[in-house]
Amino acid sequence: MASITVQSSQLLERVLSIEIVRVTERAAVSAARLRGHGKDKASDQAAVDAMRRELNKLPIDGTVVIGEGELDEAPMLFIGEKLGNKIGPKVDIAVDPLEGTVLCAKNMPGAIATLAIADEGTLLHAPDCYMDKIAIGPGYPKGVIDLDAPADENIMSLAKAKGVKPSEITAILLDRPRHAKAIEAIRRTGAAVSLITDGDVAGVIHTAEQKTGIDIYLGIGGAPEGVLAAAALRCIGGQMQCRLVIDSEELRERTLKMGIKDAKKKYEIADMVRGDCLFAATGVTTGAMLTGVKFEKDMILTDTVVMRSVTGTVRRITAEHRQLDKFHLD
Ligand code: VTB
Repeated sequence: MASITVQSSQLLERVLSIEIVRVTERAAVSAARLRGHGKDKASDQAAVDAMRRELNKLPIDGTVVIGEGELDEAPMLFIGEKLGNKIGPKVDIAVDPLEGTVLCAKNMPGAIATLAIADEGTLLHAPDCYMDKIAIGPGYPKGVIDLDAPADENIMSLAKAKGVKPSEITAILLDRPRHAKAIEAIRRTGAAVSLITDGDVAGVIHTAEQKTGIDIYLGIGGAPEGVLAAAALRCIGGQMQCRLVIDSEELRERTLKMGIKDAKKKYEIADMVRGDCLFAATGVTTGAMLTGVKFEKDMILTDTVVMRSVTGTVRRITAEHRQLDKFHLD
């Protein structure tokens, strides 16, 4: 009996790994319709609505544990929201229906629709605040990076582990004044600094994608984005350390309410994603990781990456959507 249960839950998990592609595809198409319109809130809302609609069709009893919106007051798939058709496993859902709302509004590279699903109680329930992060791709021994070490030390240590000169290392950071010192320190080592205006879920994932030439992610970005990126690295390998940036009493209380007792805890991937997970992302605008949505005469084209931590399988799904009337509902 027990083995049948295990098998059927595995089967469901495998089915879900394909089904969640539909969710990010729909969110991406809905957001892409507003690409370049200068309306970040509207494109976010479109992605949220599509993602909610599609998630509600899935055979899951889900709860949003990583939602979006508190920081920039964007419309949310709010934390605690119940999703799915309730006939299925209890799961935690982390969503960023439109990661890079400004990228989409300005039709700049790298906007994506993304989500992660894991067993109930296994994803970090983080508030929508900042998070200090450091990440590298797979293949390095543990201890090569340390969130608490200065940026230049991390570069030197990584270069040594990679067997290259620091000048052959490329670091990626969000282009923010708060990173000025770290950028300076990294450049002093001779390493290259790659700056992104938004979109640090992809920024972290780039460290695990050889084609990008990115070796390390450093700096402060959103906590929700941190958990999503950790889910991706849980699937494809790599190391990540993070710490919430709790800089007010109000935030400290909110964090406590979410069950986080030690606000200063240094999280590893396994602390943020405490079991197996699924991760998916669809391109809204073309970036280093994914091609953006294309609207053709007779079809809509989407490009999605979907990952399963159970096997570490990464699928890239380019879809041709021909029933355009369905997409017009979005
Ligand atoms: C990052 C980035 C997002 O927010 O998390 C960033 O990945 C952090 O916040 O795309 P600030 O913009 O305040 O620095 C985004 O840029 C937007 O949500």
